[in-house]
Amino acid sequence: MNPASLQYRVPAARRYTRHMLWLPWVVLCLAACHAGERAADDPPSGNPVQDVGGLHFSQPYVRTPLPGVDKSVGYFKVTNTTPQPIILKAAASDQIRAIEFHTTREVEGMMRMRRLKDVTLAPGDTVEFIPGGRHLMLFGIGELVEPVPIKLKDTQDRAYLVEFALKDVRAP
Ligand SMILES: [Cu+2]
Repeated sequence: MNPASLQYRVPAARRYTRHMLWLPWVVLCLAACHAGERAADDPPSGNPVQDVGGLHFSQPYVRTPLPGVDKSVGYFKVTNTTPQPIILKAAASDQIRAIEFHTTREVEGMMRMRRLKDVTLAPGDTVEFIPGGRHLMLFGIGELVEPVPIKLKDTQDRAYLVEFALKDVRAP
């Protein structure tokens, strides 16, 4: 392949990726990942609050994936205790291949999820990741070992390492 054609290919691939990120509301594995979920789901008890780099996290937990499913969701509440806005833009974990920020909305009786590019926390703001709303979408889950470490990154490339409990919502 000559260098000129390579130069053409890279931007085309980038355009395609960006387009894929901005698909409108899509249905994504809702049955598998959110099955049996209720907005009133209690977070696991005894899960410590965590203060990391000016962010205050409470009740972080990951839903135990259903058998044979390698996707799941993560929830928490986070408060920005700094005087500056913080924009979370990425999340990663050694135990999970890919993590995205998603939001959920009911559209004509169907629950639909959409990817969020980032999550903005104004000074003093609390943002909830809860069943039926914003969530971490976890793809390609290997073996989960509790606590599940998930590293959130902001637009300044600061990292916030949070330990998530594992909760099996099918358990009584
Ligand atoms: Cu999702």
